[in-house]
Amino acid sequence: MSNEINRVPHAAGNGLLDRRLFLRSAIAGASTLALTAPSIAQWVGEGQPASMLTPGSGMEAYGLPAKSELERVKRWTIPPGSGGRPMSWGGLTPHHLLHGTITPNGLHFELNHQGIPDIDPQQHSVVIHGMVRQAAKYTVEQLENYPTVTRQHFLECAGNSSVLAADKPADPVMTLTRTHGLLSASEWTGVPLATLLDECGVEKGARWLVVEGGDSGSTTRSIPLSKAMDDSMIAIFQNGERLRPGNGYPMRLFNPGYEGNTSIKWVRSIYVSDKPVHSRFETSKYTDLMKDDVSLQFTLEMGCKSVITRPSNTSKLSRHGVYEITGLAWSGAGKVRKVEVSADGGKTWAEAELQVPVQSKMLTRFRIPWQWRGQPAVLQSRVYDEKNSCQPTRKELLAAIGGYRHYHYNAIHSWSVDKSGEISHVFA
Ligand SMILES: Nc1nc2c(c(=O)[nH]1)N[C@H]1C(S)=C(S)[C@@H](COP(=O)(O)O)O[C@H]1N2
Ligand SMILES: [Mo]
Repeated sequence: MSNEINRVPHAAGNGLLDRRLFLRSAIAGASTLALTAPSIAQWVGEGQPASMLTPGSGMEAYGLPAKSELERVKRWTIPPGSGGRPMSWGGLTPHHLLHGTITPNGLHFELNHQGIPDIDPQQHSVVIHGMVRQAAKYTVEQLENYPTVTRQHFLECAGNSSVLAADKPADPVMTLTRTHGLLSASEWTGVPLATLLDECGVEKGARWLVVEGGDSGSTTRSIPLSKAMDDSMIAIFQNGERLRPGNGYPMRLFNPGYEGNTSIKWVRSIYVSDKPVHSRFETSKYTDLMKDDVSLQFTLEMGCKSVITRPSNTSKLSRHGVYEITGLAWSGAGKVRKVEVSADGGKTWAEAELQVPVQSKMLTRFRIPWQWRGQPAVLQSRVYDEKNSCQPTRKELLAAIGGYRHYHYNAIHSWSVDKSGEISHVFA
């Protein structure tokens, strides 16, 4: 392997190696034990563990992760003191413990403005009314008779990473979960909203949908009709099973690439209109304050963004050698085109390998090998999407808007590594 490394060109400064290295080899320095004949005999012969000598347990009616995993991979709630009442928040996805691109249903982030309503699927339906030829009401059972679509998409709260906009960190330790936990991705199955709107017959002059949820949080949002006709769906299934209660059971609106708040959970009313309603969530909240006290309204599409999920500040580099730097990249505008990684705080960049297939408005995993010999480093990633938008630095983002940005914070994120392998979040 060390010969192998010597043949691999360094792709950028401070130890970044060619992204194709892993296609050919294992990770250098990873501790694999050389087995001796007696130890093999011990393992396969006499040393059989108890699990091989007695029958195992029965299975659960509904499968759960291993007990030790449930404890390890638990979803974190937003810490007290961060402004949220327990009921008005939900859980954060621990991306530093996950691999691939799909978030398991039990770890999907949740943002509930007024708790999770207890909804009887037999009693629930969504009504489409307003500027339509024929208003209609659909139960889950009825929706299942329509042709469905299945697509993989990320869901990100517009407030994800807002803690990074403030100069003073809200917590002493800014973990990945704290800074990027309001992001998840699933395979969503549902009925295209266009199918239902076509059935109801949208009248001329209609431009907006006013969508209301069935909880007590008054989450009402105006959605452009053009978006609804493009790729919005009434989602019923998430990763193959019915939605979880906290994610909108029995049905939710899902707007791919849009800020999470617009994907109204427990959806019960879709009012077709010629104008937006200017609800609480599109006036006092979910607007972007710009220079000169101007606020942008209806900035619905999420920008392009990426973050390194491993290594992160929940672990320490324990050996010198080659590490895989991996993370997630996404864009509300479409597909990820390219991800670059830096190990020297943005001075030099190397292109990372993208996990295929790269899907539109979906998390894309990237990977690149990095050789660490004990040198201090600042690890960063930046994404370019298919529309050629590039992730800004924090300085660029804050300068462009003239100060603090609570929503749509998508700046480059930095992990600093010190000589001892200790990792911490830094503003670089
Ligand atoms: N009815 C209703 N819909 C809602 C919310 C809510 O509180 N009530 N929260 C919104 C917010 S702010 C976000 S970010 C997403 C979160 O979806 P999730 O909880 O399934 O991750 O749902 C949105 N839809
Ligand atoms: Mo949100």
